[in-house]
Amino acid sequence: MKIERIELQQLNMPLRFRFETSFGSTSIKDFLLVSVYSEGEVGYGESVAMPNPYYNEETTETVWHMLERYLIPQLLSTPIEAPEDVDRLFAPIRRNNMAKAALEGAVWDLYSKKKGISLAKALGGEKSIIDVGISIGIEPTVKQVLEKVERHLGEGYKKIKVKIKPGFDVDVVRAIRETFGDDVPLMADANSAYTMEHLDIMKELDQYNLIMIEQPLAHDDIIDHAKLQKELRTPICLDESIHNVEDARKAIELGSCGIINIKVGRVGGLTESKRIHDYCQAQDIPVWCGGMIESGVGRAHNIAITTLPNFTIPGDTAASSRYWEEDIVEPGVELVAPGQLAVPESPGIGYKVNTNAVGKYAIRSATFRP
Ligand code: OSB
Ligand code: MG
Repeated sequence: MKIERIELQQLNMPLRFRFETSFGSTSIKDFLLVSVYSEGEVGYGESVAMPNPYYNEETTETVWHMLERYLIPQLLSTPIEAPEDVDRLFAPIRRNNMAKAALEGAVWDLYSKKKGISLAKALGGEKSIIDVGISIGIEPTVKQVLEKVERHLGEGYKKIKVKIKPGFDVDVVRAIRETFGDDVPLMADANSAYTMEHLDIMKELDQYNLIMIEQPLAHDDIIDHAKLQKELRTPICLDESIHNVEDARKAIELGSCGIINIKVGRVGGLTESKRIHDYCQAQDIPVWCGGMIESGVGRAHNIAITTLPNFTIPGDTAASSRYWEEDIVEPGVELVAPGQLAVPESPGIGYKVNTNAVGKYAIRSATFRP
């Protein structure tokens, strides 16, 4: 693949709502869009790093730096045939997974466009429709969470995830069960807000038939999660703790989780996502695709990876219109049936990037050539 030019753009897109988690809140999505140009085609990737290092250690600025200083120069000076070569090229660089994933994802899109096949197909996926859920943030009151649950159940979302933090946890889950019943597919995501000192709260949550509790303990822990899992019947799902297939192997061997959330950015790209998927499948550990409030470009990558067979639990890839007045893909990523998205069949990510919208949201850009 002869890469002629790589463009980096920083976008600020206003969210339609304020999204709050146990680690902070945001109403503007600040991220980087990567465009890789080659022989009349362009591949797109999106960095999911947040502006501040509270979900993980990366930020929009560190991703820009890593791309500019290391990743883009290495890619532009090394001949590559396939996206897996990019994964191998970046392997000596420690961590910085979201920076790697943004560029590797763009190459996957480019590669599948050149082959004339969908990104889902290039990854080996087979589904043509995927089930999706929705992640509801922390709200000022339980009542406001209930209103959102009602709205999104009405849209047919197949899984309701609520964000929790100490002081806003059991009451939320209990109220949802009391209002909407025991059949609602429900889970809670703590984003590492608890410790083993909170065992009582975890045991209370365990009474509500949750599909899983996501990342209750420290972002870098698998030991205490294993201890906690022994005390609960609800499966623990790891998000922040898993950065690669080796982390997945260790967590599964220790019994730290029963489910893994795969985020393409967090694990350094689609190649590593596939490895984790395959390993978990062999171990009988179901996976699902987490979300990072991506624009349509990142969501298209999420849809593609979700077509692999062991993605058996609905992910967090909600529709574009939930997040944006105007997405940067056109048409946006919208439900085709209650709680379902169609997997595009056209080459690559299968969504057209609206360069006018990109221009409107861009606050910084740079072009790189070999
Ligand atoms: O932990 O899954 C998470 C958003 C930002 C950072 C971390 C997380 C999330 C979400 C939102 O849960 C998922 C989405 O709607 O894209
Ligand atoms: Mg999470």
